[in-house]
Amino acid sequence: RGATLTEGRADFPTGFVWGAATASYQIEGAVKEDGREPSIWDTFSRTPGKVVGGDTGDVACDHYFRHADDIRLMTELNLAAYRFSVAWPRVQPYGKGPVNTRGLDFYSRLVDRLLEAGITPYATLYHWDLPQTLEDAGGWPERDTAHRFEEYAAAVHARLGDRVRNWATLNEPWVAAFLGYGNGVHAPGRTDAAAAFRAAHHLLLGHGMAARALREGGAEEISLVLNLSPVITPAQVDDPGAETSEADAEAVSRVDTLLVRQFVDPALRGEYPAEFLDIVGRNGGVGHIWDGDLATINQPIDLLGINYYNPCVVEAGPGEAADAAWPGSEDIRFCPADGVPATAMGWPIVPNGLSRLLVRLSDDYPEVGLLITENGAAFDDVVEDGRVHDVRRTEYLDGHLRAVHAAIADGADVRGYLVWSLLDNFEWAEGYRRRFGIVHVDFATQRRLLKDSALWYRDVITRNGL
Ligand code: GBH
Repeated sequence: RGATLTEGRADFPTGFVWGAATASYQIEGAVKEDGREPSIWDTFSRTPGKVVGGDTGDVACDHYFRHADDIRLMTELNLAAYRFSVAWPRVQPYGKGPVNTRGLDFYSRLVDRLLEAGITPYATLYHWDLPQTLEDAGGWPERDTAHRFEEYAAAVHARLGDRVRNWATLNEPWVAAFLGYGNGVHAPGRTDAAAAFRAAHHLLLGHGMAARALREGGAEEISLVLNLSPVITPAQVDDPGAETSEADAEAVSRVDTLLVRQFVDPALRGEYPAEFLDIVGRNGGVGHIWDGDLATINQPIDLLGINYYNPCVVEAGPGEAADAAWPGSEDIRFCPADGVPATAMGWPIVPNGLSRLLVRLSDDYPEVGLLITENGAAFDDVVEDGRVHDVRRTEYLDGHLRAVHAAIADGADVRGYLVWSLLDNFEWAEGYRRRFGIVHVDFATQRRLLKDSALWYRDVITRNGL
């Protein structure tokens, strides 16, 4: 039953942070509890045809009521850190105005119980559950939403900041903007490239304003979490050093600009790439980027949070119909990585993509520490005699941890690794059919079962290495 893992020890640095991650709408359920009002994900998941199977987060993992049990699981796994997100619609049900104390009480209890268990809480302020009222007022394409986010962030920090030292402002603004407002695969399901670019800028502006407010409030460690991939050509999937034609290099650079530099450059350097401004100029214009915004966005942060699943494989030349998530890339082909094993999501499994990404980031942006805030995989797990022999997930995690180890050996400043995800949960547009957990959840009974990968991960943590 054992996974075929690469041989050889890999010891991680002393103090390397081991943990797991989740997000509010994906696990909490209790959508009407204690004054919570709808977010864009409640509305979207209730709209027929948007989520596979018509699934919603109404119950999810029932974590709102079972968080004490879930913390016991974390203790069994020896986790040092737990990354969760705070649901804005619990804290400010209408996205503005007085805070809802009962909503904050939940996170306060969660944090207390984590600390009692010796687990460090990592709080993310926004993992995509925008209060519906704010979307009704225009959502992230409107500048005011950034101001609302600052106010919300300060309110959460005021209540939890005495106990939480690690804060992330946003999770994956690229996804929130370009899947939410660009191709419409995520809430709120709008399809407007210009709106997506405005959303992305206002998300970044909200990040900067919130980071400044958190710092003024005394927050110790502040991060921004991005979905990052190395952008590579098909030949580089197997041979990272493969030569690139000039046309392919141009395609790679443009996609890297949209996925990576659009976010990292303003956050860490206070500038947008010129190539990026050209693309925005052709997609609605740059009028929403005001003087002074880049200085606001460019707050000092301590860590860059990296969510890595797979590389982004592109080449020059139009392929299928252009994806509205990538405005300005209509002449670029997004390649399925043929011949490479894939997860149940269809995402290619390329561990060396993670080393490549980490080394590039530490070369190009040496000023910031790196934390893997998500990495993991969905597979079609089966429960057999009370066990889940998820060999492929263990292999995925082992391969990616070796890639992290290799990057550290190459000088990348990686501080820790949080697996996605602690629990099987509501996988957004894919509903419950895609299982990313190291803990299996039977959604009919809410029974939790440690998968083999969880038992393996517990041993990795205990040894501080592979
Ligand atoms: C993360 O996002 C989320 O933070 C988390 O909530 C989620 O459950 C988890 O990953 C698993 O999905 O080239 O247009 O096809 C996922 C990040 C970014 C991965 C977009 C897939 C495909 C982009 N995703 N990417 S596209």
